[in-house]
Amino acid sequence: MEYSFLKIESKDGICIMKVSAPKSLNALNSTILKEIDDFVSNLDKSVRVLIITGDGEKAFVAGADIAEMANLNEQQGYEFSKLGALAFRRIETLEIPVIAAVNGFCLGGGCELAMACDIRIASNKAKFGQPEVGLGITPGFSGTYRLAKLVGQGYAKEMIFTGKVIKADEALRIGLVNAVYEPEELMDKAMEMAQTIKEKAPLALQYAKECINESYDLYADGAIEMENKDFGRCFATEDQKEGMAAFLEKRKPNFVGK
Ligand code: DAK
Repeated sequence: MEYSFLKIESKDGICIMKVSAPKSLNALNSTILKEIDDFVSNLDKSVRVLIITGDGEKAFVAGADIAEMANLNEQQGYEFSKLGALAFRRIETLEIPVIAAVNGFCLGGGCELAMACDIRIASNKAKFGQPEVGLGITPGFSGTYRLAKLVGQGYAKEMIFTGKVIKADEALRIGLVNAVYEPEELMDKAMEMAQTIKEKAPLALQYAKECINESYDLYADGAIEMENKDFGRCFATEDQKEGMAAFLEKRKPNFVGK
C-alpha cells in the first residue's frame, strides 16, 4: 500500500515510521489511522525495532483531526474511536519493541499514540497533554486506560480533567517519558537505543514484552505463572543456547530469532 501520510525508512532491522501531515501538525485523520494500521499489520519480519516519530520540528502528533471529528454523529464517533484504538493496540501488541521519539506537540490522540509504544523519549521542546475534555469529548484512543497505567491515577486524572499541557521535564518527572534530549539529538538517541535492543535475542524480547503487557491485566499468580512459562519457552530456542554459549566463550552472541 502506498502511504500518503507516513514516511518510512528502514535499514538493518531498524525501521522509522514518521507521521507526516504538516498542514495540521500531523493530526490523525481516519486515512492516517488506516495507514498506521496497515503499516503495522504488514511490518516486514526483518524489522527488529520500530521507531515512531512526527515529521517536522513542531509536532509529534497534535491530536486526532478536529476538523474531521467536528461533525461526527454518535455512531461515526464510535467508529473513529475504534479505528484509532485498534491501530494503537496493534502497536502495543507488536512482537517487536517500539520506541516513540517525541519531537514536539504530543496531544490527545498523539499522546495516546506515544503511550501505545513501549518506550517514550522526548526532545526538550516536546509538550504533552490530553486536552479532549476542553473539546467536549473524552480521550478516545485508550488514553484514559494507558495514561493511568503509566503515571498513576492521580496524575492521569489531573491531566485529563484539567486538559493542561505539560513540558518534557514534567513528563519525565511523572514517568510519561524515559529521557529528554536536545531536539537535534533525539533521533540519534532513539537509534542508539534501537541498536542496543536490536542486538538482543528477538524471541526473548518478544516474550518479555508480552509478559510485561499481560501482567497488568492478570492477577499476580497468573502473571508469575506466565513469566515462568515464557522463561521455559526461551530454553527451546537456538538464541538461548547461543546467548549462554557466547557468554561462556567470552564473545558477542549472534541471535537469529529462532
Ligand atoms: N486537528 C486538526 N487540525 C489541527 C490540530 C488538530 N488536532 N492541531 C493543529 N491543527 C492545525 C491548526 O488548525 C492549524 O491549521 P491552519 O489554521 O493553519 O489551517 C495548523 O494545524 C497549525 O496549528 P496552529 O496555528 O494552531 O499552531 P499553534 O502553534 O498556534 O498551536 C497547538 C499549536 C498544538 C497548541 C494548537 O494547534 C492546538 O491546540 N491544537 C489542537 C490540540 C488538541 O486539542 N489536540 C487534541 C485533539 S482531540 C474519540 C476519538 C478520538 C479522540 C477523542 C475521542 N472518540 C470518537 C470518542 C481524540 C481526540 C483528540 O486527539
